[in-house]
Amino acid sequence: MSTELEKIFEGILDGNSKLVVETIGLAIENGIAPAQILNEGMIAAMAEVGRLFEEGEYFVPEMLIAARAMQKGLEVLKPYLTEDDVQSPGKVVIGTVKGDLHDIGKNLVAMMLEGAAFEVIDLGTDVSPERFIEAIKSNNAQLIAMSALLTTTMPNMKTTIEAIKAAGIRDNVKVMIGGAPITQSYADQIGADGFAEDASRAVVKAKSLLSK
Ligand code: B1M
Repeated sequence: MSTELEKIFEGILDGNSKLVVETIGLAIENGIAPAQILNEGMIAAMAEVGRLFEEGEYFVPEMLIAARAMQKGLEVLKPYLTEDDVQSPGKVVIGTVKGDLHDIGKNLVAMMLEGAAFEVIDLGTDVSPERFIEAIKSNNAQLIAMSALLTTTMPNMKTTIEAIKAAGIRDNVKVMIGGAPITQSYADQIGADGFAEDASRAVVKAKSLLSK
């Protein structure tokens, strides 16, 4: 790994936003590909934070400051993750499901969708089925993108799909889901239209769902 990527990785582990922001700028200047910075420096660091938490070496405060450094870094990287001159493929309502406060992966998906010219309505975290439905209706969105990071909040994806059906708008909107514990088989089980493993695959999936 290059020195810059190592510094970014360590900076996120230490929650050192300043170092992360500065080093991302330097890495870009030195010609390191934004996708490599993202995957090898930043996402890898968050996976390590998760491992340290599982092993009892990190606690919630350490996870929080690491998350803050990650978010600051993403802000710097955002302009480099966009595609130029593309026509909008459609409108997406995105959010993390009810009970779940994890938003880094969701923000990354939103950022990449925006980069691919989707119009993104981001409802944030802890989003109830009612708020999703209200936003789909008021924005006439063609796609709902739900994220969940906790096994305990995954079932709220199913609850939301059921609420969408009950509201009579299931035929107007495609449903895409994702997040660390989510699998294709879970998506099939709850009747989602698509699943994506990561943010770049989410863009490909969203485009393919809206072209059907
Ligand atoms: Co939490 N947390 N956390 N946490 N946290 C996990 C998820 C955990 C796996 C850690 C662990 O034990 N190893 C564990 C869940 C265990 C489980 O459910 N089986 C856990 C726990 C237990 C908790 C608490 C319960 C801890 C506590 O309070 N005791 C608590 C719950 C709070 C709540 O939500 N109600 C909690 C809190 C927190 C913080 C607030 C401190 C912080 C979040 C801050 C924030 O998001 N602003 C936090 C963090 C940082 C993590 C870890 C370390 C990192 C998550 C992350 O940002 N990853 C995480 C461990 C891990 O994931 N290994 C952990 C980086 C991000 C880029 O990846 O979000 O997976 P990810 O997104 C990926 C893909 O999943 C995909 O694309 C992204 C990559 O390109 N993706 C989609 C995501 N959404 C998608 C949507 C799509 C498509 C793809 O389409 C719609």
